[in-house]
Amino acid sequence: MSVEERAASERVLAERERYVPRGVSTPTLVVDRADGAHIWDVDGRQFLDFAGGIACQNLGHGPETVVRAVQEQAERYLHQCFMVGMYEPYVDVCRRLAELWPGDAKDVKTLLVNSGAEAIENAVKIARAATGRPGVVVFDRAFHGRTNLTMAMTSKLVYKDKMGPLAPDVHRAPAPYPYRGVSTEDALHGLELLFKQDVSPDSVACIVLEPVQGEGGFIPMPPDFVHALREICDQHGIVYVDDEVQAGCGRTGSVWAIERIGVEPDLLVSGKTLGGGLPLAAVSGRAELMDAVHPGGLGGTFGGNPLACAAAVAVLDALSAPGFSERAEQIERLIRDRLDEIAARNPLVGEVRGLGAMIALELREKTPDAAKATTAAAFDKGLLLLSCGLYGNVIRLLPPLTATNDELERGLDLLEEALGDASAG
Ligand code: PLZ
Repeated sequence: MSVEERAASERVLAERERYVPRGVSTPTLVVDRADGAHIWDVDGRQFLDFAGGIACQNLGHGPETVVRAVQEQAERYLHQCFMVGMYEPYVDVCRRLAELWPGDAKDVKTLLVNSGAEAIENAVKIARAATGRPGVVVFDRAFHGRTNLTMAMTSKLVYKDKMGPLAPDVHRAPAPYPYRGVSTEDALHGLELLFKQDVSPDSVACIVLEPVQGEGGFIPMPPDFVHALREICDQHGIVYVDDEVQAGCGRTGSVWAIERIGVEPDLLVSGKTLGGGLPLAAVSGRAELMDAVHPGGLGGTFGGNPLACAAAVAVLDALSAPGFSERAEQIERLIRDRLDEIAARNPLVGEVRGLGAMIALELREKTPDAAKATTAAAFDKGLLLLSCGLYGNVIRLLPPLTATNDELERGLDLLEEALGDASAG
């Protein structure tokens, strides 16, 4: 497309250069509007969206029930601050999250905040208050956020380089990565060493794990690893924090990814799709843990904003509606079959992996070059795709779970063409 044809985008890009710091990395896409699985840019180009604003649109753009709930709420009031004037939508979200709790716990309470990182920080605060211990154990390739504590918990240099000092008492252990030769046994051995070399398990408040590592490369945690961690937590009185910010909210078919593994966490952190496009994240857990923090120790001005809560009620209703997980399973099969075919034909591809409809292709080379070339070629063809992984060599697919088979097949065709262009170039 020529510069003239991209005039409206170019104007915003120039203003962006002038007024927004380079630290926020941005694409060249300038959005005008979005609907379902599609986005239109300000120059009228249409894109199929397999990025979903990084996993925030599991229900697609502008789901009717969510938009209507937000509009109705907007007519009543926009903000109260839950610590000043309570409102029912906040409590409704917490009740629904208790009903959707993945396990046997009867009394589940929830704290609502603004972002995934803030929710992770609060999960650590709660775990520390409950155990009286400082330590936090996280894993290789983890992503938990960009605030001071969560940047220490996140495992990629780009998110923290030159921005320390980092928060203390954060310890990293290996996580399984079968494709690159790290087994469950290797990872558990690494944790054993951590407990011998660096921190006593008696000083650890919590371990925090993504059931499917997201930014780290769409790596599903093997069930035997998750079960073993659960046992280690039980043995040492450590709080198991399940970070479902990216893998949760229906992405893997069930509402929570950990349901597919059959482990009950102590705290579950959700976000992204939870607010249906509005900023909302949550920490849920058994009442006795959640109540470990004294009154006044948790909160925030905007946490659980009424508009975001109204949206979340509609989102949680849609995710738990009959048929949602069956459709996600169909989508999983459609995508997986097609990616397996692509992998068999294209030597760039090393592995197809994922859990449910959270699926990715890892390219063989441990450099970002081919993945970047693929996402760029896809963009030119009208498909929005994101890469991920410590080496930037994983192409992840996050289509809406409301997409039609035609939309999914069209996106997969474009992905295959883009990969072809990348291997040719
Ligand atoms: N936990 C598992 O995936 C956010 C962030 C991308 P926030 N992931 C995408 C980027 O470059 O910042 C994420 C996640 C997991 C926590 C978070 C943090 O959620 O809402 O971005 O703070």
